[in-house]
Amino acid sequence: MNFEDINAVKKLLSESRNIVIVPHKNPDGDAIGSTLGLWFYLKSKGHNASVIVPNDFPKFLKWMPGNDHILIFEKHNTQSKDRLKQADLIFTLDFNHLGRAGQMEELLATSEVPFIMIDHHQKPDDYAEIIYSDVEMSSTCEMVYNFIEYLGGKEEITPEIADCLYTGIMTDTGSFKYSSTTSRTHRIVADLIDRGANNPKIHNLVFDTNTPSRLHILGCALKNMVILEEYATAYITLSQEELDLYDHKKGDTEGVVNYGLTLDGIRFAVIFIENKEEGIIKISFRSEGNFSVNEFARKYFNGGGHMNAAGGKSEVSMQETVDRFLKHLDEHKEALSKL
Ligand SMILES: [Mn+2]
Repeated sequence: MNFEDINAVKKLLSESRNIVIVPHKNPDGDAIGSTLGLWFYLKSKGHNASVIVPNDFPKFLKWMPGNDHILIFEKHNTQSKDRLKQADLIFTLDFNHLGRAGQMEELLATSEVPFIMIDHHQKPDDYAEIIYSDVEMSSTCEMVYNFIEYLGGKEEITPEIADCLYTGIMTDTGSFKYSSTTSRTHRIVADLIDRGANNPKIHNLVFDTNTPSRLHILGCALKNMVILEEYATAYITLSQEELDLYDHKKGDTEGVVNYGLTLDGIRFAVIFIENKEEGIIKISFRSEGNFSVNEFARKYFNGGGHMNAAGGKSEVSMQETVDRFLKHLDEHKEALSKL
């Protein structure tokens, strides 16, 4: 943030305000951590602040300090609208175009009060009076830490604020392993621990949340994995019978496809999941490097997505689907062996 913007923020915050803080829809750890961290800080400065999230979010984020004060726009609609109406300053955190605010988009777009954006995604829109945007940052939580520091409030970071900001930095950096993690990220995290962030407890509350059914399904999936070294490919099948046997719940197969890529030399991973009710085989594709699973899914399996992550489906049996897959895989043998 430049000097001018910092002074403009200081001026805006020099008198007590009605502030609403909004993260993107389907909020993740960084979105919830940054909004709550900023909320505690603004409240301690005498502002009347509220966090309004567009829709609900997963249980593994609901332990955070301040969680009980979050308004969910979809659920607490009247109260949320009232708060927005009273607001004379709005912060948007961890997103940069109002389309990401889900059902709140229209109310935000027609609001006439000043906006402050704090965000680390590409290509920010220009709806905000003050834009603190930096795509090099690991997380919005790291930016909220900087923001508080710019306002001269570093010494006022409480254990609650530290817990919230630590959580978002941890989740957005894949536990401090992504390339966006800098030495400064580590210094900030160290400072947050000094100021009371309970790091082992946070890791436990966010990551150790598996259910027995999820682990049993993972075990079954890994046992079913077929490794085709000559194609640099690993695929997994999960039949409806297997899912039923392990008492499958929605979300239990989330991320299972990625295990194939953790094998040395494997660059294309696929999972086929039978869904009897819909009469389809749901397929997820993942790749490393320049093998486009988007094209593969689009061409053969009625789907698409991104270069390295895509989805598709098939309306024939598991066996036929896998046979079809193997045939198309062979057509790409050369491309896959060259990756
Ligand atoms: Mn983020």
